[in-house]
Amino acid sequence: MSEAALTRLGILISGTGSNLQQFIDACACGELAATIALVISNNPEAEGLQRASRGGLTTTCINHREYESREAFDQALVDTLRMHEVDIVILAGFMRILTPVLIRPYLGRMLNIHPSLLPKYPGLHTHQRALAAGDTEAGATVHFVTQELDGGPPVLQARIPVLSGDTAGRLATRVSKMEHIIYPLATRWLVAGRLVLVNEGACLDGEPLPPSGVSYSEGLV
Ligand code: NHR
Ligand code: GAR
Repeated sequence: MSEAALTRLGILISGTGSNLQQFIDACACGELAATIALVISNNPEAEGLQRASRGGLTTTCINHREYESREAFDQALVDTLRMHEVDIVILAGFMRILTPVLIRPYLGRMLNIHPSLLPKYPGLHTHQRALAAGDTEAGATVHFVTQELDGGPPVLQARIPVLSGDTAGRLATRVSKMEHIIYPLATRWLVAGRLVLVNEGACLDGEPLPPSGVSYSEGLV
């Protein structure tokens, strides 16, 4: 397939970029029929920026501290995404809450991965909160990004057991392994046109998804 036919991803990061790495690998091996048009970090120190450069990707830093409002920052993101003709926006450990300035133009074309079993624990410090509540399960959820923080329709969710002696750190490590599996998979559905946002609900292959999205199991394609 020619380069021009590939869906163009814009990946937004703030930190390590281990999810970004999965996209780099999935695009390189053809598992994802997409190309990473651009990696944007709001944080100039993000380790993921080096990872992207090593992978030969175009990177840019748009530092939120240099903008006078969230809207102005988001406008700079939109301008940059448009300049690079991005089709789909992937939030991969991106830590800034977004306003309608960015949400609206990419509604239905923007995904996030959140480290909890949504609708449980939107926002920050999910693993500490799951442990403090005595939960026996934790996990990660890929969801469409809407104006409601971590409140957009779930697409794909992976569950793992909480083990005795778990700390937030240990849990995060195991959850992150599941993230690396489910995020490229859900993105593949979106790229293929199998996954769509219809009237504020997620549909896969024409069927509305349950409130927690598809439950991940091995062999899912
Ligand atoms: N924006 C919208 N409108 N909707 C969503 O669903 C979003 C979003 C922006 C980011 C990721 C989310 C997560 O998966 C995400 C989903 C940052 C914060 C936060 O509180 C909360 C949730 C998420 C990302 N950010 C602080 C802020 O003031 C800054 C925190 C920091 O820098 O450490 O923006 O968890
Ligand atoms: C991931 O666990 C992701 O779910 C979480 O941050 C980590 C990023 O890791 N996202 C958020 O907490 C968003 N607020 P990575 O940089 O190695 O992909």
